[in-house]
Amino acid sequence: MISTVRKTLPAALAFAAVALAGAPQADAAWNLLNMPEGVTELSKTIYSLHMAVFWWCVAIGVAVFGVMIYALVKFRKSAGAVADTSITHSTRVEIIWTVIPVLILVVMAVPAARGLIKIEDMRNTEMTIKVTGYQWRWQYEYLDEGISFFSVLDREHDKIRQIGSGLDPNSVPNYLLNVDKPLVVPVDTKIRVLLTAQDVIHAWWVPDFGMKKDAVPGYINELWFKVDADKPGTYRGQCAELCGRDHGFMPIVVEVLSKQDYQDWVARQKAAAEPATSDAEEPAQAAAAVAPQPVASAAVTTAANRG
Ligand SMILES: [Cu+2]
Repeated sequence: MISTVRKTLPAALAFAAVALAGAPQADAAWNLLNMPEGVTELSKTIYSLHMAVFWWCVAIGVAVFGVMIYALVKFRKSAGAVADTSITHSTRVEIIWTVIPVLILVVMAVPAARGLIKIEDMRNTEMTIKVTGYQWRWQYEYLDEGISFFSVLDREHDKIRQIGSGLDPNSVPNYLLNVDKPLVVPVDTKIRVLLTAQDVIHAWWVPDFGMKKDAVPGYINELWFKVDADKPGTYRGQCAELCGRDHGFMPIVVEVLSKQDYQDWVARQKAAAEPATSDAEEPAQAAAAVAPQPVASAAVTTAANRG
């Protein structure tokens, strides 16, 4: 019987190799069953690791069940098979089926460790945004630009969600996934995000970026993302740490713009925030009415931090 196992094992391994080599590209509809590939360098790294390990598992499953089913059928009692007791407590077999899985795990650990190191590599980031979680909103502070604002659940969505509002959730797109002011970032830029919270633990999560990290009061966590140059657009996420009553109502919206559009947006934010000095009083008041709210709040926040 051992000789039969010896004969079938290489066949099973060859089958596994074929399965690995011919891993078919997942069909679009099947992607709904899978994790999203995302639009950032890291999300793609994570996705390809996930797919590689998935196909290895498929190959292992096919090999193991193939040998098992073959043995069950071929050596069934009704076909006159007699139990081969020489294989039980065989040191050689024990060593083989210990060493092979260990080797497989070691091989898997290489790309996994590479991915982890990449995720934690904060070198050469091009801009930094501080994200602070509150019950139940996000604050975004562009540390290099001095821009700061809060991002809150869209007012219309908030109205609809109230008990007995009588309003139809289907009347708005992206129900409960829209905010008043999205986070705005440029494409193809390595952006470092500093994460913290002011009350309880929250978590900032945008699935298409492949990144999710806790925002913990008193601590700064960091993550980075770099959206592909050809993938500007609107990406949505949510708080991913149960943070209280309105945990489900503090969505995240990230608007990814081309570099030029982002620069224009920054200029507009700065123009709105700066009180006009040279002009007449009226524009100055208008500017003050439009913008300083978040800046003032940021100042209060910083003061509270120091205290
Ligand atoms: Cu939260």
